[in-house]
Amino acid sequence: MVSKTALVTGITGQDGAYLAQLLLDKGYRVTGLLPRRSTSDVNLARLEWLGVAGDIELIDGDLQDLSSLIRIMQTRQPDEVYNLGAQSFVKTSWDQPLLTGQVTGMGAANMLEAIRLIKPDARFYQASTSEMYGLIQEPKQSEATPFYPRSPYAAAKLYAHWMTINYRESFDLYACSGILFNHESPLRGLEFVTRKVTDGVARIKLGLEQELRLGNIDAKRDWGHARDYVKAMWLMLQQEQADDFVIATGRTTTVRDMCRIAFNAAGLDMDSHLVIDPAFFRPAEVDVLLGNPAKAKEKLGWEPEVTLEAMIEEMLQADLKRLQP
Ligand code: NDP
Ligand code: GDR
Repeated sequence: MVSKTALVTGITGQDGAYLAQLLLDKGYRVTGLLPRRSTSDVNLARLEWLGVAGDIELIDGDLQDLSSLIRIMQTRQPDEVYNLGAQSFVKTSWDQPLLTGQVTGMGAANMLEAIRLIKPDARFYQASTSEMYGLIQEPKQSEATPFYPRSPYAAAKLYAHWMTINYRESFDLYACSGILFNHESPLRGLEFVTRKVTDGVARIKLGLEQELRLGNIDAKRDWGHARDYVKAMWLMLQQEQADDFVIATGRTTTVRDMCRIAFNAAGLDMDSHLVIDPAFFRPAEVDVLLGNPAKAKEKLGWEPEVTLEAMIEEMLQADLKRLQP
């Protein structure tokens, strides 16, 4: 067991909850950054679901507010900082491009500044994303693949990504970017497509809805499980040297086929219930994402464990249980 302190931004999100659980299991003291919202209890639902809400310290602060980050660095002196906080829904980033830039892009720069000013020996993880590849389609996207962001979200993440590299090279910070491909779980937000599908299929199964409305079902994604992916975040901060890693499964699937897996798992016919709705199309699309996790396997010893089928089944069962009368 270690006796280290970790600061996690975005602790109330999907990854924050799984990461908090992992770090607690390893003996860390975990402090989570809690941005002010109008309710005090709703945000803890994911941490409660994993049974860890009572074991972490939550401290008021916001990625847009450098002073709050400086104060936390001063008072908590964390050994590791995981920057998971973001406006993370790609579609919303066209409706709120400036907020997305401030939180998802400048927020990371604020966190890096607070580390540089207060505790430059703290290790830093930045939640970079496969969305940064955008239009670049190589057989498999790796750390060497160039970027072509296709949304305000991806552009903000690219700024954060390069700031992380820049602070590593300029100030010798131990700062890493994990270029994570899509990862899901029963704790995924309902607006993201896998969870929208498992929630929708569960509702149809239980007779609560008749149809599921989706946008571009030809898009392809490389989907893994969030529990596997947070392990990679931790591993990146335990190396001799800071570096950037692609984290992916190496398998890509269309939204259509992912959806079919969910309908089949529920014993339902997809074609009788799926409706294509233009409201869910995006101003610009990322058609195909497929990652090459070879470097992570070689240097971190990391490999994904959960298949897409097993993950969709887990998510569907969780949604059926939650929605059952
Ligand atoms: P979520 O959307 O589930 O969580 C985002 C978190 O950021 C929430 O805790 C949210 O708080 C917090 N947050 C929002 N605004 C601020 C702010 N101004 N200051 C501090 N915190 C804020 O995302 P995920 O858990 O899915 O993803 C974690 C990170 O990884 C994100 O940065 C995402 O962009 C990135 N990423 C995710 C991938 C995925 O497939 N899941 C793939 C690649 C990268 P609140 O709950 O109060 O809104
Ligand atoms: P993504 O995830 O944009 O890849 O970003 P999302 O699940 O929202 O979309 C995946 C693909 O599905 C298509 N799609 C739909 N998407 C949603 N949300 N709703 C629909 O009805 C629908 N129909 C089709 C989308 O067009 C897209 O092609 C996620 C986020 O977690 C980011 O923060 C993260 O950086 C990336 O994954 C990697």
